[in-house]
Amino acid sequence: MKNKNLINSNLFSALRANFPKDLNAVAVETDQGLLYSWHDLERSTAMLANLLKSLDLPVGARIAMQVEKSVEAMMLYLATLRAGYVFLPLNTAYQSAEIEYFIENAEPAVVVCSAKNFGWVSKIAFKAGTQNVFTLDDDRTGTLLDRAAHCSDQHDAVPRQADDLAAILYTSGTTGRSKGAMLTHGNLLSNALTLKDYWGWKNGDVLIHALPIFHVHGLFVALHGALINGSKMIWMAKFDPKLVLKKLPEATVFMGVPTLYVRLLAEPGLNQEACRHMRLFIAGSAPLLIETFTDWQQRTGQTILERYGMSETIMLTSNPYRGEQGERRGGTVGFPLPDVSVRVCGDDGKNLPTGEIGAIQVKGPNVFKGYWRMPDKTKEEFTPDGWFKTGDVGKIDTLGYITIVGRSKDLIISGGYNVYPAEIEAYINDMKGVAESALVGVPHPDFGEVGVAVVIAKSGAQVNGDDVVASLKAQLANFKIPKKCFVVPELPRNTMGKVQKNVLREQYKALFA
Ligand code: MCA
Ligand code: AMP
Repeated sequence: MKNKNLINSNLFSALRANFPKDLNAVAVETDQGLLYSWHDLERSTAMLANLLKSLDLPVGARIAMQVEKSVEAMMLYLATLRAGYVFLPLNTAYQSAEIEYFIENAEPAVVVCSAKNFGWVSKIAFKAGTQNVFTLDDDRTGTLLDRAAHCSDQHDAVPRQADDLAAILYTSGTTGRSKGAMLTHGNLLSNALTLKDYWGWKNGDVLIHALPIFHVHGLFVALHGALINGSKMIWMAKFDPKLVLKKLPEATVFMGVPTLYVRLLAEPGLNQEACRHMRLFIAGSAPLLIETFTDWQQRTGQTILERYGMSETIMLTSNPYRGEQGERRGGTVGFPLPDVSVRVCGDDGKNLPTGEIGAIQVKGPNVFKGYWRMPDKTKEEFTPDGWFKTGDVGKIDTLGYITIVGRSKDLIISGGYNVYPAEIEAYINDMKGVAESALVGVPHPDFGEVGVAVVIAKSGAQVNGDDVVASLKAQLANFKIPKKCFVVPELPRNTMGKVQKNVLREQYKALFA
């Protein structure tokens, strides 16, 4: 297989090998009007890689980053790969207790944060033994760049093997504690090469990059896609539907979570003319409603390609790009990608017949190495014959299309971000006067799904729903905050005494209709 030869190398080198011949061509154009050439990417990542090298870090050192999106932040990721270290991106919405957990758990050798957060982040980092804390802001300032400015702009990428770690992505857990998914150079490169071919990346493609760069979608799928094809990126610090609409005529590829499509559809200017140069619209990270899929088709004449992935597996399945492979079917996530095997199993662990609903499991070069320092958890999530249990529930039809029908894991996906109820419930249960709580996901027109908290007060105690929300806001990332909190006398339970979340979901399903 052609992919395999390239896998035994540093991912950065493989991306670099695909930069265009003309290194002076524009690689990135930002929403601030800044232009970065391929040569700029080459030089600046060398300088940053040399800075990391000068720190004399041990093999496998983690480089953690919690900063606003910028081209320099993206370069730090590439420099980390280039220098052979392990990148640890952190959502900018995380607050101190969340950051403390990640830093204590991952023990990064380097932490890069915004200047405004330096006080509290460095305190946490130094306490956890981190030796180097730098700042980086989205206006190209900060100690990281100050220091890198003195480093050489020549750097030979450190050789890496396919099995060497490239990144750790924290994904929340059903028990409420996040797990670090360890992704290797081989995982990331094999997936990037597969997608380059499967999605027909070609000369002249221009990607609108409007996603955050701390999760799989923006950091790997979008970024690697453009870099491994030598394609220019139109780089947006934040998603802004009006700006995307304005830039569509200059682009050919767009990637977004369903909320981005819903917000673009609300723009009156979205029509066939605006999309006339577009080759491909890709959606994923959360279920794309069939209404969004068909509305998009009607308004733009373009059919969204929906694909499915996870932090642990990068991309797993995709609707076809080329017509001869089949049509793009709304409501499905398409076929397993080449090299990736997907099966649907029953409770007994045996393969189910076509069309039957069961647990989705996956195998392939894209599947992660395991959870950081959690060997038991890793073992639990794989079957004895080596298949990774996704926690998603679905079926495969006679043509091979996969449909996700639900999740066995207690997870809410809100605007493309994952919220694990157990984590939020633990915070609520700790609040004064609270006896118990349950967080459920309900449909939402903008975010697809949002959390609603249902709380029981201790006997004689007074609990106010708005106060619960306000208290959570002070402690947790904003996307995890329930949009409503109800205080009720009791929770529905089954005969075993377990809270029936399906009953709560049904009860509150029309709250935001
Ligand atoms: C913001 N808010 C949210 C969310 N985002 N509430 C619920 N869910 C969200 N996702 C709330 C804030 O708390 C705030 O509430 C208000 O909305 C405005 O906040 P702001 O930051 O201005 O929001 P925004 O800029 O409009 O952001 C919405 C967004 C963003 C653009 C949809 O959430 C986003 O970029 N989502 C993409 C996530 C993503 O990249 N996922 C990929 C994961 P208040 O006003 O009350 O304070 S990778 C993945 O899943 C895999 C593996 C895959 O398959 O790709
Ligand atoms: P995470 O790894 O935490 O970013 O989220 C992975 C989860 O997102 C998967 O296990 C799915 O539940 C969900 N997901 C990703 N893409 C899709 C999609 N196209 N449709 C439905 N769910 C999706």
